Amino acid sequence: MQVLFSSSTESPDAQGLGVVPYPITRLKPGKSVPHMGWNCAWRAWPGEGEQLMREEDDYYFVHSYAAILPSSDPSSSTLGEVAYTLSRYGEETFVSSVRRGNVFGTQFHPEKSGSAGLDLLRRWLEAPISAVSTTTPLSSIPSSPCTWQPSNPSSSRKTGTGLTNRIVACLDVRSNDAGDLVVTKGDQYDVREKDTTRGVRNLGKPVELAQKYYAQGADEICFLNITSFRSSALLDQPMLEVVRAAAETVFVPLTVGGGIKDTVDPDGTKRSALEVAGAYFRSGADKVSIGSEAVIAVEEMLERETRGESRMTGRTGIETISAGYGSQAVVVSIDPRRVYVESIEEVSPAHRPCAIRGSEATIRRAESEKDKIWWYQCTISGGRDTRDIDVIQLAQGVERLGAGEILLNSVDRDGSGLGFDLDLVNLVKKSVAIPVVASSGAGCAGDFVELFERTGVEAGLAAGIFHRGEVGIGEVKAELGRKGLSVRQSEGNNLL
Ligand code: 1PR
Repeated sequence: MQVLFSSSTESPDAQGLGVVPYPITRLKPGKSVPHMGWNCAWRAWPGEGEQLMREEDDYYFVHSYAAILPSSDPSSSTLGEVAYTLSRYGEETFVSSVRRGNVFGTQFHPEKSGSAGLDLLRRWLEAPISAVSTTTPLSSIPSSPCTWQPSNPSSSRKTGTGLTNRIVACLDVRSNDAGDLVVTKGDQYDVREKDTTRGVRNLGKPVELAQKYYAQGADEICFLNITSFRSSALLDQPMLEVVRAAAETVFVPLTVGGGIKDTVDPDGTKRSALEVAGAYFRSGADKVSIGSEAVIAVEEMLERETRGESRMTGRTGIETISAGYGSQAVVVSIDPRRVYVESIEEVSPAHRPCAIRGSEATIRRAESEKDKIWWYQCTISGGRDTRDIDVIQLAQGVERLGAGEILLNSVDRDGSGLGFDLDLVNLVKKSVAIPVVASSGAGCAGDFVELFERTGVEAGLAAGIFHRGEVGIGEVKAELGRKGLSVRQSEGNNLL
């Protein structure tokens, strides 16, 4: 859509097509940027022309730049003529779709907006030719100022940023002992059955489960290839096939993680992280998630900093992928582990900003933790190795390198059902300006209420409770709705 406009501060040297004589500018700070998630759109000119979109639907947005209306007097904007819908993110109102004759552009992603997006595409394709003909006189567009506030109050979210609270279903995928890819789940990253003769815990087939969660109304699906740090992701054709098959029937964003890094195939062929990510994007992934390599990249960046050298090299996976595909396509998955200490002096000064005293912690905790002190140390290789870097250093480091979102796990809470580690989530959320997806520990729908009410994160992710059928995604959304927290209203998404 943006190329239809005259210019963009994202690429000051390139001109747009100028179909819409207005500049694209970056969303203002003060809220998480990119604007990532589900938001509503309302008709700029209610009652005019074809009804291509339903106002009560939410659509999936992911962008850092937009055609933003002037805040002083938005209704006076000349944009009105071609603005088909408007949307709001925080204090900013922007054009979320444009239409001029048979030119129609959306700032959001209909192909990733579940049933609402498919419905929009169908309406557009089925609109009578007269409605999309370039000969439609522009005079049919009202000359009065556009409606820069939602006309239907039920479709607007009056408070907050405008985004709904996202619910993400996570599928940890790995080969079982027979070589088949299965969805697995353990606790504290141990996915083997306690009975050692039974091998890797098998909770279902990845594509079938993704379809099930999509139908239940998941806002996003995340696949983590949890053994890929051992091999080359590009040789891992079954994982690429899983993403391809899922993308054919699941029309919400797909994130794929595991093994997104520079690798060398057994025959000596070098593969860059950018190539690996590109293979996943071409298979249908919307974002890639980088784990272990992000830790190494930030460690090296901090070392360069202490030597007084330039922080960026432009060569890390985070940098190359975000330069090539945009920062919104790069998620960093963080796997922190608590380190308990007797006194704060035991924590090195560099890591003290992420030290927590049990007596002041906000999490639901065992009584025995009350007198303890801990900090959050980062791990790599699925929690196997710890590194001398803490969760704040890592979160801020990857943001500087160009990551667009953080997926925040907790080795301690993983599979515990004790609820999210709210202290950890708050530490990270306050340290960065990119969206944060909180993960690990969800045991009931109320845990999501507590998460969104007490941390302000953009999304909550769970695995075990969904896989074991203990809590459904619909149940989580209903509970959030009852507590007045906004969720994408969907009766579920229909599979084609
Ligand atoms: O290091 O770039 O190859 O990425 C590997 C990825 O695989 C990382 O994102 C890492 O978090 C993940 N991973 C590696 N080993 C495991 C494991 O479980 N053995 N899974 C693993 C991490 C955590 C979440 C889980 C939540 C929610 N799993 O994905 O889904 O904790 O669980 P819950 O709701 O049941 O509590 P790289």
